Amino acid sequence: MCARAHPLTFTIVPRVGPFASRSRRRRHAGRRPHASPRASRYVPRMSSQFEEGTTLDRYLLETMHAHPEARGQLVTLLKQIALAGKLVSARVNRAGLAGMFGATGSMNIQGEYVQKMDLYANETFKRAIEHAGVVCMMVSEEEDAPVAIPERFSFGDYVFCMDPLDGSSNIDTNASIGTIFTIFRRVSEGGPGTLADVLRPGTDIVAAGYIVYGAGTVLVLSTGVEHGVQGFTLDPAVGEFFLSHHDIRLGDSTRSYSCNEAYAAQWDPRLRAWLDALKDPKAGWSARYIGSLVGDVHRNLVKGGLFLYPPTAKAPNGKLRILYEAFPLAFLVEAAGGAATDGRRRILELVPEGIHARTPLFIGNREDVEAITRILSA
Ligand code: AFP
Repeated sequence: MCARAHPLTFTIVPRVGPFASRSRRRRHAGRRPHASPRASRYVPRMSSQFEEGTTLDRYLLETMHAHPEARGQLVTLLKQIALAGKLVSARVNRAGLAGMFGATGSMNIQGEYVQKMDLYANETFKRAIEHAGVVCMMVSEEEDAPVAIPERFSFGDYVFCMDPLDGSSNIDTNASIGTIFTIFRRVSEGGPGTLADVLRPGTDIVAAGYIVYGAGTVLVLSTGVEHGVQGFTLDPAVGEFFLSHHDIRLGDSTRSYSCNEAYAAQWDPRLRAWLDALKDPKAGWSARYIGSLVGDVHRNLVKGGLFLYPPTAKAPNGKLRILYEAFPLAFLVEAAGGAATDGRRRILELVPEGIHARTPLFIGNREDVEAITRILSA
């Protein structure tokens, strides 16, 4: 990670980011992008004292102010996500005391045992968001079908897709777990959202992020490559997220990989050979794997690292879900200068065939992802 620009920087031109109105985005469609978006950043002057105390709300408001035409729906949605994240964080921290460890005894659509905390997180995010008039539909790993907005609430411009509690089978062990989310601007016209609003390429995403509940609670967010990737740590004493990871950037390459190597016998032999070569002590690689995607990718984003979940005999399309696991993490990692593929294609160019469609995932530092993709697509 390196701090290259002020965290509150935002692009002045063009005003066609995720906060812009749909008509403005249409008018700008097809125009040449600004030659160097980062070069045009406005850098507000402020003392380091204030810089240290930048809350998530302030970051969002100042970013939105750069887009006077924005209606504020995306900011409201992001604030409600942060609120739900605080509630889940509090419950995760006292899960053992609150009787929230363990499984409910039922299975979800993915054939996985549902943990008590999965249900709590799912309900908490739905309740925090559905009433705000900013989404027209939601998708959750815990729900077979898209989640409709109750009739008493109004519909908004966005669609929210989430894995409410990724890695939840780790909760009893105090390992990092987290909420991962993708946000699209709707393409359907008014009323409830439709499948067309979510079965679309990841290049349409307007914002994505995760909240990792670990030694601390950290919300990592990107509203597009021109805004970079920012991390906010929850200060539980005051209940606020403060900017703690300015403009997270991944180096070109790494010496750390994360995967469940117990499945190696089921992998493509070319992948096995590549991994074996890394074990030469002269290559200087290490392995780090939690078994919680959000925990593994967070560590790799902060320290550098390559995460792999290749296809296996049991999961020929991989295990991880496109809409609310691979897409948002690919969006963040690309915005930080990294890359993500399914072994052949760029993740963000996939179009999911269903809301719970899966994909193999190779994600992390750009040169390493490119190397493995070259080998697997040869
Ligand atoms: P749970 O949410 O059931 O714990 O699954 C977590 C997960 O989907 C993802 O977070 C991990 O990267 C992956 O499973 C680990 O899978 P393996 O146990 O097959 O390594």
